[in-house]
Parts: sequence; structure tokens; C-alpha cells
Amino acid sequence: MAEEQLPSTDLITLTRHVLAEQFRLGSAATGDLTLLLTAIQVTSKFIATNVRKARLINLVGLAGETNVQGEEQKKLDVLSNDIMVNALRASGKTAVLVSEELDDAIIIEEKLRGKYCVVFDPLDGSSNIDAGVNIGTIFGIYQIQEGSEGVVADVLRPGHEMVAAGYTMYGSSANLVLSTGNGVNGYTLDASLGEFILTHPNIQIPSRGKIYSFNEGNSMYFHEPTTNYLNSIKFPAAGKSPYSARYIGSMVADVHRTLLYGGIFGYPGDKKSKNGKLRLLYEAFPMAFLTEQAGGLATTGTGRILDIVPTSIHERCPVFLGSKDDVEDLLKFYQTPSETETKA
Ligand code: AHM
Ligand code: MG
Repeated sequence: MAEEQLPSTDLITLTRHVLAEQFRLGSAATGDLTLLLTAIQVTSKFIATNVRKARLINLVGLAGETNVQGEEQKKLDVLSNDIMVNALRASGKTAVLVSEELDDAIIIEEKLRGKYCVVFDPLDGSSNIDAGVNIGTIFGIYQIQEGSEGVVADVLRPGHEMVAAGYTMYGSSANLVLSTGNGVNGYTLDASLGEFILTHPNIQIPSRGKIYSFNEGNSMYFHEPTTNYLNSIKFPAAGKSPYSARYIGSMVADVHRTLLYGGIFGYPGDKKSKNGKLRLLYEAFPMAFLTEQAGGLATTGTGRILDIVPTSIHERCPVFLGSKDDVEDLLKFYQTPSETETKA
């Protein structure tokens, strides 16, 4: 008779996992990052609860304000932002906070100041909120620079200087995906326990995928290398199958699928928007950090995303990320002079 599988009695929670990792790092680790990540976990649980209840407690729709990008804010955007700012400030571990929803960085007052800076998009994928489609929180963490008491310059640094990055996706379950610079792990919220449990240890993005994820509604604005690359995967050489298209319009969901299944996600710079749509600090950097940590590549088409030095907190940047072989294929189109250039 087949042996009956018993439920595990040795659950690895996110806190336990991160603590073990910090201990492994030895005496340099003070436990502060673990405490900060605990605060972020709590915000994810709180936001997840509100996302679930949104339709029932009148949380759908507009808040009546526009954010710094001139976009209308949804009620859940505003609520999620407040949840994060309050929890991160109260953690006593932060010095600078940058949110997509706030024009200026928040500099934490001395009595609550810690040594980390958190850049975040509290609820990404706003256009999908009211339809109940997956949305998420994206965050990146820097340590303040030596001697600094917390200033904006502490976050105007390349993405490769981040000490941790991650996102929580609010879908059929809440999934928190995190890297502290030593690989990528995924945790699923067990709502009955109120804990994120390690369910996806050491996520490795497949070296090649079969899916491309672009908003092709922008095709008329795309530059030649983007168009030529997309044509190459839609009309491949004889004997090869074309790629499948999947585009949710929530970066967290599109990147989550790309990390697990492989393929390429892109929001390129184009003739209409030189730098595309996505924000460098709290969208492109954390996702590029996770992609590289999972063995993939993240580029603007002309350079590594994580090497960009930001000049302002809300700047945008072109994004292509995903499986190593797929992104390398795309890069070949960016490195070959385009027809228009050749004719000139
Ligand atoms: P948001 O921060 O206003 O939600 O916008 C960011 C989102 C990303 O999640 C997603 O990748 C992109 O916008 C989709 O944009 P589009 O609707 O132009 O395809
Ligand atoms: Mg966003």
C-alpha cells in the first residue's frame, strides 16, 4: 500500500529562511535587514487582505488625486502607499523612502532612523486593480552610504548596489519573491497561518523560453531593433515554432511568469517615449536584480540596467529582461546597425 503523505511539520517561513541566511553571513549581520524584511512582509499581508476585500468594502475606483507621473491614483494605490510608509517608518530600520505615489522622497526623522533606504511601488499594475487581475508590490533596498544620515543621494545609485529586492504578487495566492543577493527564493502566504512559507527555493530562470511579453499595441512606435527581434520570434526559420504571446499588463505578474517559465519581457523605449514607461528605481532595478540573481539578463537594449546611475527618483528606463539566450538574441538586433542607419 502506498505510504500516506503527511503534511510537513517543518515549515520554512520567510523569517526563518532570511535569519538563517543572515547567520550564514556571520558577525557582519546585525539582524536589521531581517527586521526590515519582516516589516515588508507585514505590509504585503495587509495589502493582500485589502486587495481581496476591495470589491466588498468600496476600495475599487479612483481616489480623486493624480500622482507625480500625472496618473490618476486608485484608492488601493493610496491605501497601499500609506500602509508601506507607516510600517517602514515605524520599523526604525529605514532612513529614506521613495514611493511611486509620492513626489518627494521621505527622509525619516532622527529618532526612528535606521540604515536602510527602501524604494517601492506599493501597488503596481493599477490598470488591472478593478478587474481583479494580478497586481503586486515591488521593492528595492539600499544601505545608506558611509557617514550619511539619509539623503536622496543614498538612492541615486546603480541597481547593483542594492542589498535586496523583491516583489509580492497578489493573485490566487500572495507570492513574495525575494533576493538578498544570494539567489532568488519564492514564498507563498499561508493565509491560515499568516506566514509566508518557502515554496520556490532557488528560482532559476530557464536559459531559453517560448514566450514573449510586450505591449504590441505600441508597435507603431517601436524602434527597428525591437520590431525586427519580435518578427524573428514570430516568423522563425523553417522548422522552428513561433513564440507564444502573453501580456498581463502588470509587471509583477509578467515578470513572475518570466522567472518561472522563461522567455522575454519587454517595455522598450520607443519613438513616443524615449525611455519607455517603467520607472528605474522601483520597477526596473528590483526586477533586473531578481532576474540576474535567477541567472537571466536585464538590459535597456544598449546597456545593463543595474549599471545605470539614476539622476532623479522617478526617472524611467527601457526594459528587456528574461532568459539569457532570449535576451542575447534581442541584443544582437540592437548591436546590428538598423536598415535606416545603413541607408543614411
Ligand atoms: P503603474 O505603475 O501605473 O501600475 O504602471 C506600471 C505598469 C506595469 O505593471 C506594466 O508592466 C505596465 O505598466 C503596463 O503598461 P501598458 O498598459 O502601457 O502596457
Ligand atoms: Mg508601477
